[in-house]
Amino acid sequence: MSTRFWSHIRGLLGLPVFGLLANAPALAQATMVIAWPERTRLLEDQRVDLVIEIRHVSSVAGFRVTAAGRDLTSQFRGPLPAQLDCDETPDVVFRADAVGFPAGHIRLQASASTPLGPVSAIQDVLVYPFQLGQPARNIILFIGDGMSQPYRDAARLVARSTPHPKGVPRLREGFFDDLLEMDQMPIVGWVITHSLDRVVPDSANTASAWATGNKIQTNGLGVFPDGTDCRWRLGGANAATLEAITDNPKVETLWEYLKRRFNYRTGIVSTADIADATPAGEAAHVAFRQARFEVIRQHWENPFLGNRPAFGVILGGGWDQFLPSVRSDGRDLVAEFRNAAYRFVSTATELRSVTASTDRLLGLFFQSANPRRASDGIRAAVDPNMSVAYDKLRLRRLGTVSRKQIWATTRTNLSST
Ligand SMILES: [Ca+2]
Repeated sequence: MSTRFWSHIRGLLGLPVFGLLANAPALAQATMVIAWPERTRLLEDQRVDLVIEIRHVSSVAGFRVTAAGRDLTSQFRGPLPAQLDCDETPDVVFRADAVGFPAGHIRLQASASTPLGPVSAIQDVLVYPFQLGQPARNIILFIGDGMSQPYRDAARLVARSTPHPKGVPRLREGFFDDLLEMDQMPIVGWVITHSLDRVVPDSANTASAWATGNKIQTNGLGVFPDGTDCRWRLGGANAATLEAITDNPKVETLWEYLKRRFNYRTGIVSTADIADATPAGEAAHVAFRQARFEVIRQHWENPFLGNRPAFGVILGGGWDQFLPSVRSDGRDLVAEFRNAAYRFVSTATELRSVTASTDRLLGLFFQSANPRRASDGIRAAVDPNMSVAYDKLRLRRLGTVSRKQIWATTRTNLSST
């Protein structure tokens, strides 16, 4: 019941009556929730945090959890005091981190007794078998960020059309003469990546959708929503609310899974800020995508890989997020990578000199002009993406020059080619 509602009742009825109503929270019933979405889907032994929230009580007895009849209770920590839903009632949480399950239909059953009566929760989870069979030597995933069908159509029309008969560089009546390479791949699939809470999602939960096999909430990277998210959603995402951004149930990504279970060597190459949502979704676990210092820390100290690095090779933009002068924890993450035998490169020339035997490589190719911390304390002030396609037109990204300058330079470059 909202505060506004009780204020309204007090206004209508006067203070003496409100004095009786003020005890209303004590009448709340205890409830138990397994903080996973309804349709959680896992691979066998894909690790995931089990967080069980019990609302409106501060003490619990007889807590028990089983999965397909197997007793998991000893894996849990708790009861841990918690402030769920940003209300004034006491709550508790039990959590077991990085739990895995055998393939099959797993029924989770949790129960406890509380001063307000017994509580229980049930959740059914499908766990799929996973075998590599003949292990693939290399698995390379190319991601055209935000590249839905209309962008492929545009690329085909531009790249696979012969020039207009009169030499005019424009769309030639909607026709193309050949298919793109990606049009000719033998198998094509679609992943439906809208989020738990929006039909039009953002890069964080869409990257997490195929990286973890699960739908994630808007802004979330490899975590499920939980009862503390109201703190940063209502109070702002910043250093003071970072704990509520990083306490969510984490679910393992495919790359963490392949590295942990099958000793794959993993790498990530991006033209974006390496802490941006799409690369971040491969091996970071935070409820708010802009917690970029934490994203990079988890790529370095990965929670599913025993605090070892998630990737042997990291190449991209976003140098600012690694700098001790920018990071709120003051850590020099480039130095920490180098101390762990990572070779560090920051120019094309240095990158070309890397030998094939190099298996630990950190390349950061773009730093902002004035690296500094954002006022929220959880990221750099600028997202230093690489200029990418702009380089080919001898341009810089929007934001470093005006839109007017870009169009003027584009006209000059096009007329000279
Ligand atoms: Ca949370």
